[in-house]
Amino acid sequence: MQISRGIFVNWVLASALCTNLLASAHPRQKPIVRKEWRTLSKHEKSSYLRAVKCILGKPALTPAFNNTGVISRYDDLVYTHIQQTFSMHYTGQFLAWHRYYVATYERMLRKECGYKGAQPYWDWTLDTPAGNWASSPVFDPMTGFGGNGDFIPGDPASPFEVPGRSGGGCVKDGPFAGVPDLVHLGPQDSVTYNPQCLKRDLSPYFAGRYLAMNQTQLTLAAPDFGWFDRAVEGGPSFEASGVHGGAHYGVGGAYGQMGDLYTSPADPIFYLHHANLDRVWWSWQKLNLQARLTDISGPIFLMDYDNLQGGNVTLDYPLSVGVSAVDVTVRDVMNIAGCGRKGALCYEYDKVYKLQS
Ligand SMILES: *[C@@H]1O[C@H](CO)[C@@H](O)[C@H](O)[C@H]1NC(C)=O
Ligand SMILES: *[C@@H]1O[C@H](CO)[C@@H](O)[C@H](O)[C@H]1NC(C)=O
Ligand SMILES: *[C@@H]1O[C@H](CO)[C@@H](O)[C@H](O)[C@H]1NC(C)=O
Ligand SMILES: [Cu+2]
Repeated sequence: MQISRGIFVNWVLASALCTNLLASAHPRQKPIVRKEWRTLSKHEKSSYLRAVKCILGKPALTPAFNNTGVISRYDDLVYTHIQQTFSMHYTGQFLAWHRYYVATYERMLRKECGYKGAQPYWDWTLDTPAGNWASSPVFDPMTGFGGNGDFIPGDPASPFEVPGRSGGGCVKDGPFAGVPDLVHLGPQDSVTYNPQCLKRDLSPYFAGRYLAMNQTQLTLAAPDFGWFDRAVEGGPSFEASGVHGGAHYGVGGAYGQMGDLYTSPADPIFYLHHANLDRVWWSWQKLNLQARLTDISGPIFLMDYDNLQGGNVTLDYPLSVGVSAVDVTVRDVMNIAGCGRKGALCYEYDKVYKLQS
């Protein structure tokens, strides 16, 4: 009895080992599934927020030089974003670069901080019209990222005064409140050590105007990648915003980090917003997947939509997120569930947007 039981156990162990060896010889990874923030359980939300705090506390990989404020692993990514601001906004690599950037953050949370889930996204259409904005579950003081800062009067005549802004001070509740040096870089392109609190300056008006389903539908209806990208990014003025600017200014207004083109990833909400922009892109790709897995265009140089300074970004165009991941090309990130290939992404969304007729 003892012996046969021993043999049986060994056989089970041996076959399990064998299955593992086969599995590693033929990796068949399953994509992790990104879900909307409000659909996560309390436990999932708190483990995500715990992982964000962990990355904020890990030492940077960027070499220290010239008194830069790059202190944490989190800062490594903020620094990369600041450095590349004008090569990956209003250019053809905008969506591809940010897709890789968010996936890199997701991988850091999982590999370096033991997070088990996928990067959550924020479907901001659910928090419109304007009257619903400030009570979004994303701003919840107990289960979210905290809310607005105190109102700081601005200069209504300034061209940077975001319409409808309502805050501007330090975030007052939630997991990132009360930390005077949560942010180390910025404002704008400054990379010297500059300890700051996390600030928000919510604009319900801006969110209501640019983040409702009507704007999302207009974006999804774009006929090709060039028009799609321009609909997402919008123009350089507030009036010409797309869904991208909608949440940047809807959360960051004029004085919060989310409203700062360079330092916006300093607000952890950035990654939920950009996951949703990525989901808008994937939703658009899925409307005609075969063709749109290879549809890429848009200028190499900032706003060079008439190609006066150079050509368009192609599938071979390189993408770099600095010290936090290997360099890849646009081709490598066209498919979010391309699991298994070199540098490939391996995630899915639980739901995509549908084009309403
Ligand atoms: C440090 O600052 C000096 C002077 O501004 C500059 O020449 C040098 O390139 C900087 N070093 C790095 C690694 O950026
Ligand atoms: C979408 O609806 C909002 C709120 O009614 C409105 O302010 C905005 O102009 C609309 N946008 C488009 C593209 O129709
Ligand atoms: C660049 O892409 C746009 C579409 O985004 C296209 O209209 C244009 O012809 C392309 N330019 C070149 C030089 O290929
Ligand atoms: Cu960006």
